[in-house]
Amino acid sequence: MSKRALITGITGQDGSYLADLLLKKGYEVHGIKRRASSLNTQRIDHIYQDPHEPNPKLSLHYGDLTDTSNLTRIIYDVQPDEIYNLAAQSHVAVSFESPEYTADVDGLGTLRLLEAIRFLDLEKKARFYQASTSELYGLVQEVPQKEATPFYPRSPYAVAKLYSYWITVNYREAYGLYACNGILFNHESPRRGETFVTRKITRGLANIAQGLEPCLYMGNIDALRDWGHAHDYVRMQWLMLQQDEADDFVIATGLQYSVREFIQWSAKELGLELEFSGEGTAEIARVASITGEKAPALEVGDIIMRIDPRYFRPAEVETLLGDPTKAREKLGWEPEFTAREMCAEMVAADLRDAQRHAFLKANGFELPVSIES
Ligand code: NDP
Ligand code: GDR
Repeated sequence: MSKRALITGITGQDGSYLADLLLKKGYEVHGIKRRASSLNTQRIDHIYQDPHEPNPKLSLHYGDLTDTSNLTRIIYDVQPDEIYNLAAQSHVAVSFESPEYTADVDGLGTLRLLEAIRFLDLEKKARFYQASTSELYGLVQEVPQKEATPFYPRSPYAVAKLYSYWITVNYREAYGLYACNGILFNHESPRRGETFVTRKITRGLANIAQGLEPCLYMGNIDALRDWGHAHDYVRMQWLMLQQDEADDFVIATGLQYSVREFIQWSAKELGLELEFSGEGTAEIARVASITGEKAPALEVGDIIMRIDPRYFRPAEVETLLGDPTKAREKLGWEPEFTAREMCAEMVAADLRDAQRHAFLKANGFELPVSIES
């Protein structure tokens, strides 16, 4: 009998990579998707299975982390061996705009799932993974950050995730549930949401290179992050649920770069050297040299980045750097991708999209390119 997994947030970046992985491992995968006015399954369309086929390996259920009875019914119907709670209002800046909703989904949503497991007497059967985050460290108290580093959350998102972290620990200790927190540092991919900083940069610069967007508007480009590849990180989510005992793990690369460096890397992938000048909100980046054919719309001297204070956060997490020693020793953690390789993959994917758009535009079939960020 194949194992059965339930993934909340299956339509998101991590959910889609995890579904790929679990299907390859022979799991029967169930995912919760939200009702939306437009199709929102683009990231999992490649693994979609017609529900009319006999014994589909992937099934989707409409649901929402704010809806207790819906979650309880889905867990009852699916009877999962493993539950991966990846659903969240996951954008830190947006959490300052919608703090109450973020608390409901990212905090109480976790409690609703844990209570459903308890209510349905599944404590001995269902293992639980909680998508915890390096944002818990916020105003960092120790460098690098490891499992024992004290938390100091700096956003409504991080405060909500702090509740989820501790309620997961509490259900493990109180009810013997196999429940784990993966304290994952930033991880990215070509499937990353378009408004997170890495994807905003790779997509924005590819569009600018092809003449589809005028300029990239950024917030705090001095922020430092420990970036890995989502493909590597979902493998660790699965491994955490395969151990003899439930535990919490930091997953990170142990290397740190600035947002400014990520802009420079992305530009290089497009054959562009940049020159940064000015300070604070007056800082800009100009094209200093161009090699190759990937940026036909640009000339030396063009300004391709400006600072827009709209993207500054009311409270910022300036620096994050993880120490993955425990995961390396106990889970055999060894990432396949460096941040630089991941950046190259993201730029290549966004350049292909931008070239397709530019080709259509040149031939009279203009498609709208959303530059919301
Ligand atoms: P995404 O934003 O790409 O995906 C979030 C998923 O949650 C989407 O499927 C989204 O659905 C779903 N969702 C949002 N709100 C609700 C709701 N109310 N009910 C049900 N589903 C909902 O995030 P990632 O894949 O990048 O991250 C996965 C998890 O890991 C999140 O919990 C995030 O906070 C956490 N995390 C992420 C890190 C990262 O660097 N990526 C690092 C550390 C933690 P829809 O598609 O309809 O919007
Ligand atoms: P983060 O990721 O807040 O770390 O949360 P994000 O990519 O949004 O920001 C990283 C850093 O870049 C700075 N920044 C900008 N960010 C965005 N989005 N847009 C900009 O224009 C911009 N300019 C500078 C930010 O201020 C920040 O310092 C992500 C999410 O996936 C969370 O769900 C997850 O928990 C953490 O990573 C770990």
